[in-house]
Amino acid sequence: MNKTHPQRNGDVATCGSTKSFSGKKGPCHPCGTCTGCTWRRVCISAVALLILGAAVGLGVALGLLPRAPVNRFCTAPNNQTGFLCDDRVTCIPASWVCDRASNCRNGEDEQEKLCGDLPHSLPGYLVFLCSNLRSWVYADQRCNELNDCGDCSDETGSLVSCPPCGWEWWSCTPVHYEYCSCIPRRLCRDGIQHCLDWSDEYVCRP
Ligand SMILES: [Ca+2]
Ligand SMILES: [Ca+2]
Repeated sequence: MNKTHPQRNGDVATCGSTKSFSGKKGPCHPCGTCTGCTWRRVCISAVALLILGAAVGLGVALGLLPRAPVNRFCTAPNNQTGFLCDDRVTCIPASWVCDRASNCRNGEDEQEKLCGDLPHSLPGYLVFLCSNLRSWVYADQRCNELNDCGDCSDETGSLVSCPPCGWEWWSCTPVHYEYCSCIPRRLCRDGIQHCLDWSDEYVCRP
């Protein structure tokens, strides 16, 4: 029984010119295609992918890839917005961050990446933007009864919705720059006008 194989010159020349890794000429498929060569390429690709996957996994394990930012939001005493130190226990008020005094054990509240370009380098939860947009204050300076923005936008208005004056404060329209809608009761009846209606001198009791 006679079999007829293609005997095109091109097939023979292509197969015969293919080299194996050893530098020897590779086997030739009876039909003129290099099946062994194709499988070898598939195997090489699979091994390369495995090596790449292992390298990525190792990189993650060693922390070489960028890590997700640490969430340092916390609630400081008096329900102030705070910054959580590396010990994951100490919570300092927002305004203690970048005040040039180390309050966390390892000084992480004063590190360059936080303080290098204030307020942009700070996490957003530490910052309150005043209504004039050119000024900012720390988040714990919002609703603390003091006029930190200069225009009282950190104490009054719908944007902040601060609670009424606490028991240590007297509600009035202050005449002094440093207060917005409350004055400390210790200033009542001290002989100096602090409220526009003089209620601090004639109504309020310290
Ligand atoms: Ca500090
Ligand atoms: Ca304030």
